Parts: sequence; structure tokens; C-alpha cells
Amino acid sequence: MDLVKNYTNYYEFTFNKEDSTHLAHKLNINPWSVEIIGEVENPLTLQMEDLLKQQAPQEFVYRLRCVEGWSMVVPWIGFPLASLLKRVKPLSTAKFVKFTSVHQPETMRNRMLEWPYVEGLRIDEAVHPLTILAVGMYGEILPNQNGAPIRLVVPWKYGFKSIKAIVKIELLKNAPTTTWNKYAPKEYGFYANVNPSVPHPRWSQFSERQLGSRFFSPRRQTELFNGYGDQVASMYKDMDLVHFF
Ligand SMILES: Nc1nc2c(c(=O)[nH]1)N[C@H]1C(S)=C(S)[C@@H](COP(=O)(O)O)O[C@H]1N2
Ligand SMILES: [Mo]
Repeated sequence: MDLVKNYTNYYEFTFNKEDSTHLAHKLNINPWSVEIIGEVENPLTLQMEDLLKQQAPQEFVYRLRCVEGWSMVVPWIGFPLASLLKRVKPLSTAKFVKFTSVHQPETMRNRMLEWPYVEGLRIDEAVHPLTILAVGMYGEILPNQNGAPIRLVVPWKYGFKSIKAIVKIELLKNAPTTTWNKYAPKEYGFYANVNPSVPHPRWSQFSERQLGSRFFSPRRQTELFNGYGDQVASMYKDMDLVHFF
């Protein structure tokens, strides 16, 4: 757990994976609300307390594979995104979901990218049962640096899709522009499905360094869809995964 807590990517604060632990402590997460709007019948703004009351948190043990080539196993506490989206009644015109992180410029002082951090999914990906909103990990409340109070986790995609500190969820007709894709479109695709046979332009994605394994362990061979192919491959059956990387 110490490893997951102290090796985080939180670029609004820093490039450094250790410094985000103390820098993110300054984030103000109380009160917190999440707005769910767009192509929905019943738009909502939910206070964090109410949101939690309506969802029964469960544990989901997932492998997290970062695009940088490391991975770890994290026991998240959360609930399927689908169960929250059900409450706003998506219209048939809702084809994509856009997620926006909080932006608190007083504490988020790294100027690397344009903030707020934005991510997106196709609607079928968003309502897939593996896609969760996490509010905790290791049986405890989510630490700030890991995305408190609420973050997305999409286990078959590279870690950058799993956006932290969500304040807004918008259902859209068209694909949103997302932070990493806008910054370097040739390096970070919209889909970002884990795929060992599509290298990043600057490094291979064939294998990964496993963080937190107890003993020295060799690099793990990266699996297509991070090993979740049985459950998700059907969503991409007619798609060229090299073109739509
Ligand atoms: N808002 C926000 N969300 C984010 C990031 C970020 O910098 N800002 N980093 C992403 C990246 S690159 C990864 S690998 C994961 C890391 O999650 P962890 O730090 O909890 O392990 O969070 C993702 N979500
Ligand atoms: Mo990442």
C-alpha cells in the first residue's frame, strides 16, 4: 500500500511520483460535489456524502498498467460507473462520456499541461461492468494523491485514462478532446487500450515492470487489454486497434 500511495502520477502538482504525496495534501476536498450533465434526461449535481449513500461500495482488485511501462495491482473500493449513470438516465444521443478533474490553481502549480485534466470514454466503455468510480483503496478512504475523493478506474486501458478528483461527468454526442491526446496525439490515443503490439513512439509496450512484487521478479509480458480481453474484446471486434490506439 505504501508503494501505491507514494508512487503516483498527478501532473497538476508535479512530475515527481513521490512529491505528489505531500503536495496533494493541500487539495481541498471538503465539500465536494460531482455534476452529471449533457445528453441525459435527469441532470444531477450530487454532494459527495449523498453520492456515497446511494452506492454500495465493493472491492475491485485490478491491475493498473501505466503507459510509461510499469504496473501494479490495486484493491480499489468503489462502484460501477454504470450504476451512477443509470440515475441520470442517459438519452440515446449520448455516445461518449467526458470526465473533468478539479482545478485548484493555488495548489496545482505544475504548468506542464492545460488544466483541468480531461478524459473520455465511449458510452459502452463507460457502462461496462469493469469500469468503476473508486472512493477508496486497501479498505481505506482514497488518499488525495491517488485521486480523492473520487476517481475513475478503467483497468484495460493505460493508467492516464483513470482520471482523478472528478468534479464533472458530461454525456456527449461526440468524442471529447482529452488532455493527453491533445498534448501529443501521436503518442496518446483516445482509446489507449493496453496493447503490447502497439509500441509508444518512444518505447516498446511489450513488457512491464511490476511494482510492489515482494521478490525480485522479471518483467511481466504485457497482455492485450491488460488481461481483461475476455470481458472487453467484443467492444472492439470490428476495430483496427493499431489505427485506433
Ligand atoms: N487528474 C489526474 N488524473 C490522473 C493523472 C493526473 O496526472 N491527473 N495521472 C494519470 C496517470 S498517467 C496514471 S498512470 C494514473 C496513476 O494512478 P495512481 O497515481 O493512483 O497510481 O492516474 C491517472 N489519472
Ligand atoms: Mo500513467
